[in-house]
Amino acid sequence: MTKTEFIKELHRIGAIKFGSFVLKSGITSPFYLNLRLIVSHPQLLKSISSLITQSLPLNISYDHLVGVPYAGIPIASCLAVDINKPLLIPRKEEKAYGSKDAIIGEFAAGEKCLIIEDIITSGESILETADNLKNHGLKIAGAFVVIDRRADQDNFESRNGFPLFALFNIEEVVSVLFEDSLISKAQKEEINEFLKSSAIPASNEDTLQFSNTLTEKLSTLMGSKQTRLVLSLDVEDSNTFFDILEKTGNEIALLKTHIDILKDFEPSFITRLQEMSQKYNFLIFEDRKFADIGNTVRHQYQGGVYNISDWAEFVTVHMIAGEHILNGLFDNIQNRSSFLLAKMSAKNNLISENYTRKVLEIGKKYSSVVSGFIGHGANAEEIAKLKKKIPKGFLLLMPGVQIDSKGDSLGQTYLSPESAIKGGADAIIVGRGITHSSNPLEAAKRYREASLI
Ligand code: S5P
Repeated sequence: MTKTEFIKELHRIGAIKFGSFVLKSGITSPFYLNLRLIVSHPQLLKSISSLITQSLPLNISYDHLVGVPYAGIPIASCLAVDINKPLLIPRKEEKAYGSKDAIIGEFAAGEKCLIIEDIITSGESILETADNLKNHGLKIAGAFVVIDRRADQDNFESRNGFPLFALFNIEEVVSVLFEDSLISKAQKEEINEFLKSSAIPASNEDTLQFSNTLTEKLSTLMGSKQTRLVLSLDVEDSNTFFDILEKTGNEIALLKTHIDILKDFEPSFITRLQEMSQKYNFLIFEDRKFADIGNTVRHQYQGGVYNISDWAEFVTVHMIAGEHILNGLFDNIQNRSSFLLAKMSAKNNLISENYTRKVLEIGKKYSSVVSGFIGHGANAEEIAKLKKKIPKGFLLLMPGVQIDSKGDSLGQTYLSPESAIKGGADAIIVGRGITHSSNPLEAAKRYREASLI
């Protein structure tokens, strides 16, 4: 099988797809790669091994092939048989890391490895495997991948200390499929444009099932608008409210309100708010923090002066009264979602580890009406610890974020946007850092930029 035939086969079995795919990052990618599918096609596995054999660099020597778990393992196994080289398999399980049996196979310190992987996206899994091997006294001769789809394909060796080889890069894949009319000119251009503008990878590990369609909508919006900033517009009069919103609307993905703070609320406020959300393309999040029995919160949410469920895509919910609060809020309405308070930024708050764990469990159970969690931590490490526990497909929004302050006199505590994002927050919620700034637009830009690192 030639390289061209092989690419077409990958397309035929659905290992390369074109369309619209939402990545974990929220960005929509026009293509999708899933080479794991080849394990169901032994003929293709054979071809991949023979194509790699023909392309193996002759100027490097190595004692072992190493398959990156999981997708690299079948490829490396076939290759090991074909070229008669011993195989090593690092375990993926975290607990084995660093221990003696963390690598399956016989080896001695100082021996050299060629790492085999299906797709390189950010390079993270190859580098992790390389570190693991080095920790066991092994040396890295190089890495070989089937498809290189990195946006930035330069300087791998100078950055990481070993060379990278690839059977194809994504541009070659696209041009083969285009020449065979398997994709249109418009699709080809869209992909090239995407590759130019994006450093975000598109492998199957990056596609994600979101908890519900509103979670997906928000996540996609953060990707397409390139902002992870939630503005908390806690001001008392509507003129100031709309004045700040006109200035900052382009910078945010989500607007958070405390509607009951407004002194001059009237129903026309909502009409104007909705117009602004259309004009500047943001979603609306009323931070009402419901906390009562199901029957009461239903009235508070779906009635009263504010009729919150009419206009806010998201609300916040305290789980202190237990899961039935979510039935009370959402059972009789559609297309509305919430964020559950998992950890608060207020000093000496009463939320315990156990409470947080239970909130996350309930959120997971009620995924159709829960988009994620509000969480805070004293530093990036604490946030990372929380983030690790958050079920896949849910978002972590972090309030208590400010660049120039550590807290206020009423118990609020702040962390920098960098720490929030570094810890894994999917979005930062910023109030006074923007609303109290003499130049809200500049402040919003600053937080937006910091939210994207
Ligand atoms: O733990 C929390 C949860 C929330 S939703 N800590 C918070 O500060 N918030 C909200 O985020 C709070 O109600 C306010 O609207 C915003 C933070 O505002 P800032 O002015 O302190 O940034």
